Amino acid sequence: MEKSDHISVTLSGAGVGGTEEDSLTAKQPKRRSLRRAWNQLPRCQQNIIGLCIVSAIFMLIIHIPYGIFDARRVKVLRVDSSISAGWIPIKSPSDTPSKDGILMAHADNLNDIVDNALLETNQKPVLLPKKNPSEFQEIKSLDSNNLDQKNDDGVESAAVLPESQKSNALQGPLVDAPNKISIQEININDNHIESPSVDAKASTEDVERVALEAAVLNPRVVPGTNNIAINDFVNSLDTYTLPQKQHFHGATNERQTSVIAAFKHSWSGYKKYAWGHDNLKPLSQGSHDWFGLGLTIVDSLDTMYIMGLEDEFNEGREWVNNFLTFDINRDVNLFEVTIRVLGGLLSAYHLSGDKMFLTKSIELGNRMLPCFLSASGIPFSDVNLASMSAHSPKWSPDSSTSEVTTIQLEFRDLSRSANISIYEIVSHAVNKKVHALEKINGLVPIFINANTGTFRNYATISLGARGDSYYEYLLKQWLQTGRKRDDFLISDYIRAIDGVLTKLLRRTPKEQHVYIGELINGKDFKPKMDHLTCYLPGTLLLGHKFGMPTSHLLLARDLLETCYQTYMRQPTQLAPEISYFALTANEEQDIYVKPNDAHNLLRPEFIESLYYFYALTGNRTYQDMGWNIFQAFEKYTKVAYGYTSIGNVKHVFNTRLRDMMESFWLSETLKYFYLLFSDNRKEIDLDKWVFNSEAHLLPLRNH
Ligand code: DMJ
Repeated sequence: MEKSDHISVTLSGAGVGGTEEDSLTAKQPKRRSLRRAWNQLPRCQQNIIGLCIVSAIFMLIIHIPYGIFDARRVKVLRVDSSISAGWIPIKSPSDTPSKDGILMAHADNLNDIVDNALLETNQKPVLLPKKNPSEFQEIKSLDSNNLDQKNDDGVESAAVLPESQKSNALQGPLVDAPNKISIQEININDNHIESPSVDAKASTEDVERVALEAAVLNPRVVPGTNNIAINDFVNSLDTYTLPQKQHFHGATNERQTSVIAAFKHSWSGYKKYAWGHDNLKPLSQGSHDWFGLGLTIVDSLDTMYIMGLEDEFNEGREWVNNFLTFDINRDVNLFEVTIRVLGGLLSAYHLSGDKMFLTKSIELGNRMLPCFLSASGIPFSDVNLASMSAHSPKWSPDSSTSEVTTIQLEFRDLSRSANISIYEIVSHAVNKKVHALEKINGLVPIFINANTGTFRNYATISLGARGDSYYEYLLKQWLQTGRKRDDFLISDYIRAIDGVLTKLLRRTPKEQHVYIGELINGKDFKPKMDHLTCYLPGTLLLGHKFGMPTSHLLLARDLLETCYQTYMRQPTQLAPEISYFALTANEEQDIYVKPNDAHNLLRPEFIESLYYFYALTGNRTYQDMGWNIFQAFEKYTKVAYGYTSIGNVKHVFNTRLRDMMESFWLSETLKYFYLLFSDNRKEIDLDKWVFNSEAHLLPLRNH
């Protein structure tokens, strides 16, 4: 990639318009008359002038390092010559354009961007231009920093809450529990990479490895102790360190009531035909077990809590207490069990304050620790929870990059909640290893090897399957840990989004839909976007709320619109699993779907993004978009005993019901619908909570 254009200023010894020769010939007489004038001055005036000159020099020396000539104030614009190098032009009426009106986003100097991005946190963002095929128009109320502004209807966005509700404000940043039992001396709070000496680093790693091996020996006790039972340990936690019970009021409007009805319909089908199993098969009235962990129950707990479904929540709670065991002889996937089960248990713990959920979380956390006993510290993808043996997936020597980097929110929360450091240590070590690997403009290949700790050569780069939540967790971990300036996670995030802008972003030729493609073999562009990628607009908007640059906001807005089109263009108004985009104007359609990609698994990503857009702007248009989609789910996926995945969104009479209700339908899709339709867009306070990748709530910490 070529370097930025710089403006250079040449300082010449000659006066303006003069030549080098002129200046030389003029020098001698001038100097003599100056000396004569100086000698004629009285001594006291000479002293005063001398003093002034010395002081001026002194002041100059003092101020130079503090930024009189602060380089960061100089903005370098790339101009249109860089389009061919893959830069994406962003038109913005409020930015100073180059001569042809194109302002280029770039990240040549990451520190500047981190600084500027963080600086923007307290600044009101510019009004956004809105894409209208090829033109941009102004969009009024997309101002995520001004959360109390009026929405499009002129209604005050922050709904007026009854007094009782106000007092139920969710708890603030948590202070971690003080050490009840001294477990390890390792400092888990260092969240930035320092450069310790080689010996010191090796010995820390050795200590951590020994602690890990010891913990794996007996999963029934608290790691770092020989015989303290988990239950006793949790019961001995000081009550003031326990989470405050949260209160929700239930549905306040018809749309929310409809979502609750959909949840109850799903739950009753599951209860009747699949209770205790992972998933309901609603057509055959049967069940499906993937891990044998009652996935649907654990994944649904916090949704029921938030919806105010007390009876259902208690049924789920009793099952977890009496029947959920991790001593099962079965291989499970570390990532899936972490985001669904560990995340679900921790969220239920934080919302209800019920210690039982923390006990179960520790039991599960211990049994997943063997994954980290790889040579590199990058975890194996699978683990047998009973035999405690971990290994790579059966079908590949490599773990998925998004999987090994989407466990950290949960493992850290477990450490902080229980005050047992090992979970955070082993999962943060993965952050550090991945951070140290070479990337392509901040973008990561989708496979990584647990033995070597390196990315697979020529692996695809994608923000869809196997890549997606790597980017999500960079941002969310930074939020979880107090938004530190020097955190490598946020600089990796900014660099990665810049990589998205420069390497993966395209517009379709006719209708100008913005989409994110993939790089096959790490280099060849493919105009394919998974529905999974539709989480990104929401995450980008969340990042912008906390100071990420305006380019993130623009991308979020445009991508949200494209994702919406992937729904609305289908006869069923449901999105396919994968969409393709035209590269040339000769192609018939700008967005098209291949027959094998036409299924819909009740996935949540786009509804998740709509939720963030509503929660952060108050614009009720996003609710209406969501309502259209909710009605489409009702029409084409609702069956007698639940909701089902379908095989074909392209035909209203041939949807090909698939007989599977995924647990994320209850955990994520219905939860985000419910929150999207809330009259109180701050029902969940995003200054206090972060959603994990499965929509489970974890509290933000202050470090
Ligand atoms: C969920 O399990 C999570 O959202 C995960 O991050 C991606 N896939 C599904 C939902 O589509």
